Amino acid sequence: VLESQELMQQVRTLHLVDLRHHEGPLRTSDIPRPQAPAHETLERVRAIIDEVRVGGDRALRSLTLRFDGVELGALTIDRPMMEEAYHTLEPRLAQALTVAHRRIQQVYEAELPTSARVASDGITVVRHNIAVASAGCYVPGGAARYPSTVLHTATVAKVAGVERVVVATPPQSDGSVDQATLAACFVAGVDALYPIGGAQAIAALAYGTETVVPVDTIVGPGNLYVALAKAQVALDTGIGSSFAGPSEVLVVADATVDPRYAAVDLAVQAEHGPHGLAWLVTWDEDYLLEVDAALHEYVASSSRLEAIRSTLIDNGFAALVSSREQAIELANLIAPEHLELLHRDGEQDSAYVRNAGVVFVGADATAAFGDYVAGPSHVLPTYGTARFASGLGLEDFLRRQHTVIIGPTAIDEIGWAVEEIANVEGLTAHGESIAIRRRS
Ligand code: HSO
Ligand code: ZN
Repeated sequence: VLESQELMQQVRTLHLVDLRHHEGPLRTSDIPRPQAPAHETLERVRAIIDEVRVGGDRALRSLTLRFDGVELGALTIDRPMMEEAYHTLEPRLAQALTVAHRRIQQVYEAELPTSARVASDGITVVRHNIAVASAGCYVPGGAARYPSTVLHTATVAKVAGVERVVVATPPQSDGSVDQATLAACFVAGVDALYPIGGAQAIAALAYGTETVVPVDTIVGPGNLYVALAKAQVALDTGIGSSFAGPSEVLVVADATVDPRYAAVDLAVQAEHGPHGLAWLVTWDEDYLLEVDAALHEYVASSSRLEAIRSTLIDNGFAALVSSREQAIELANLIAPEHLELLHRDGEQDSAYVRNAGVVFVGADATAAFGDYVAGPSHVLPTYGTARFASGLGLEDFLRRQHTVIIGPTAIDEIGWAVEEIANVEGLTAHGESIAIRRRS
């Protein structure tokens, strides 16, 4: 058994976290955590939102020039342009987008809730699931492009029954949106696309401008600015409490898995960088060193070296735990966006996972499957919010609404109970609204 000191000197790419001798339950303070967003960032986000609320389209154009260095042309892209992009796409890519769309659609169609109806005491109560009328999907972009995120947001909204679904995404350097993203919008049935990104896009979707029609709710992942802007407009747009920020992965593995698999899976989410999170968790110190070495090698030859490094330098960890149980305890504490259980007993251990955006099980269970074609939306809670929040789902677009039908016998059957309770609360009119209706 190597001691921490010795191990620490040998780990090259990840920061070592040795929990083998920890006693008692793990607490957040026992492990390193990403920094909370700085106060000044929030101030800047608020200023951007105010600028859009006051300045409308003109503010959108000037903010886009300031932050993206782009002179915007048309502020809206419509369906004919999306369709055109779809038809110019390389056929195999068009097919891949269609396959992913079909799988996402299947998963959520199977989850559609049914309405419920109860009739007793002369009263009928019906619960309806009502889709919001309109939804805005934020799709990150700029340097990268994310046609998959169009599919993983808009498809869910459409299955839920949202009538008008729009997408906002940062423009490319020439002000346009890439063909694959446009095509994905076509496949997912998106009604309009705005080539606008950042906090200004969230403000436009929430409050509207001359061109942008405001939406009822906003979904989708984004950088720190976008996630903070969503939190700011939440009161006006009913956004849930999940924080879909920079990508995270926690990989649990041991010698039953090729160390190169664990290593590349750490790089998968790290390459979204910066501000991401990557944890390797294992109970085998030799394996830890093997994964670290494989990662070191992989990173050196990667085309996304900078992005991966930016995540790993701050937030790349290798935790050594005493047991499989402690591995799951640590995973629950971190509440990662993606949890991979690659080791042989992963399925058994998955029963004890309480806090994770999504759990991938099996030696081949790279989260990349989930990012594209598995089916469940890749818009997932990050930053520990998986303790209380869930991945994007039908619920994000549906409201519950009850209809209460009072039949002719209800006053006689159960009106007395209303009067009793109204009486004890001293609310006379409440009771009298029943009494006055009592016939004979
Ligand atoms: N891993 C990202 C989603 C994504 N990956 C899109 C590739 N494209 C957040 O879950
Ligand atoms: Zn990804």
